[in-house]
Amino acid sequence: MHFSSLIAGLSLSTCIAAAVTHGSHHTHSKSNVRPGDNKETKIPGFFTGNCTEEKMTVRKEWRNLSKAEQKNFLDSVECLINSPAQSGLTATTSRFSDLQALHRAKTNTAVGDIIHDVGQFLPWHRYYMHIYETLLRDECGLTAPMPYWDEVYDADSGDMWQSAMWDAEAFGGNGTGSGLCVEDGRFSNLTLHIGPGDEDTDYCIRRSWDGADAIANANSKVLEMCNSYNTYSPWWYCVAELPHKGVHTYVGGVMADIKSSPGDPIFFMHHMYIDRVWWLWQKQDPLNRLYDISGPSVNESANAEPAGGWQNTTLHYELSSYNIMPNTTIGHVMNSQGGYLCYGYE
Ligand SMILES: *[C@@H]1O[C@H](CO)[C@@H](O)[C@H](O)[C@H]1NC(C)=O
Ligand SMILES: *[C@@H]1O[C@H](CO)[C@@H](O)[C@H](O)[C@H]1NC(C)=O
Ligand SMILES: *[C@@H]1O[C@H](CO)[C@@H](O)[C@H](O)[C@H]1NC(C)=O
Ligand SMILES: *[C@@H]1O[C@H](CO)[C@@H](O)[C@H](O)[C@H]1NC(C)=O
Ligand SMILES: *[C@@H]1O[C@H](CO)[C@@H](O)[C@H](O)[C@H]1NC(C)=O
Ligand SMILES: *[C@@H]1O[C@H](CO)[C@@H](O)[C@H](O)[C@H]1NC(C)=O
Ligand SMILES: *[C@@H]1O[C@H](CO)[C@@H](O)[C@H](O)[C@H]1NC(C)=O
Ligand SMILES: [Cu+2]
Repeated sequence: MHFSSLIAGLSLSTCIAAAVTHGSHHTHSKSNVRPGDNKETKIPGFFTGNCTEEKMTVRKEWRNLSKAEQKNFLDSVECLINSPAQSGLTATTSRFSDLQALHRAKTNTAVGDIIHDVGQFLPWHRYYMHIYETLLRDECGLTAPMPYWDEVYDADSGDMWQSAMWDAEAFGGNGTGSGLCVEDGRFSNLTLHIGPGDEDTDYCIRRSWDGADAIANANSKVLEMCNSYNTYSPWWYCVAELPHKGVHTYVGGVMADIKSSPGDPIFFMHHMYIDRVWWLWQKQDPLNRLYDISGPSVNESANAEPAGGWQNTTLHYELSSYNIMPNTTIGHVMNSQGGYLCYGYE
């Protein structure tokens, strides 16, 4: 149930080795398909389809939201927690738990359609962030910008937990006592029913901060090392293994549970950040990176190789959410300003 097995003790050199090894097994196989797009004229501005600068929303660092915007955001998350479930997924009790159950259902190693350790990891989580934002805006009155957590900024400061995001008026801080329950913040009274892992029990939001190890995975040297890769496969793997898994593991508690981690609302602050890391990388060289996708599409350790060989992730790969929102394809989420999506980051 923990992310920690792969990450523990990873150094920069083992990261490079891991990423390079992975890349050689799943060589970059960029498709030329650019749905609804014209490479030369459209990519420099990013705007395609019906997404325009006027319509685009801008996601912002938590500390750059006004107090009123922060309150609007937290109120809307609380509304999701207090709204009835609609998905029909196992053990759901609220609209918020629909999202937690969706993530867990997609982390079932017995099924081919998975979302971790595969090329669709980043596209699926981008789709998932879009679902979260859409539910908050359409069902729960969110009007403020969607916030993210600038993790590399805090890591480089030497104090991973300095953000006002962890205050009692916001998400609360570290867990306490033997249960590791978060006892302050807006979600201190939230009882989760999905998890840990595949169990369905009643439990609190747990955290167990480890600042030094979080910093070792989230700092700018690690990010620069990942960003030195200019094709998706090694780049994605590096980001997924280090800043992504590292922060999951070392926020700890619910966040360290690969299946049920979205039970801690901080999950979405983390994944908005990871999405921004991808967005920034794509923007560095849009002609080559905006539609660059590769990597395995199924867990090759848990499945028999199909007759036609392993299928790699392509732009046609279908992203789905048990009908919480309609299916789309990876091709439609590659460009955050491509029409299906219409957002950028500050
Ligand atoms: C998937 O990628 C691997 C490694 O690049 C390649 O050997 C294999 O042929 C690809 N499979 C398909 C079905 O394209
Ligand atoms: C949590 O519940 C306790 C006891 O009912 C109450 O005093 C406290 O204000 C609640 N906290 C929040 C954030 O709702
Ligand atoms: C967070 O809480 C855990 C569990 O109580 C504790 O082991 C850890 O030292 C705390 N971390 C920080 C940075 O306060
Ligand atoms: C892939 O399958 C292996 C073997 O069953 C398992 O140990 C591993 O956790 C799976 N990975 C994911 C991301 O589900
Ligand atoms: C959505 O995608 C999933 C997974 O590929 C598939 O099983 C399902 O039938 C699709 N739903 C629709 C309405 O196309
Ligand atoms: C653009 O069109 C797509 C597809 O019809 C729709 O899903 C999306 O909500 C629209 N986006 C905006 C910003 O109007
Ligand atoms: C926060 O806002 C300030 C002023 O608008 C801007 O300079 C800064 O880049 C923003 N910080 C982040 C992390 O986006
Ligand atoms: Cu995930």
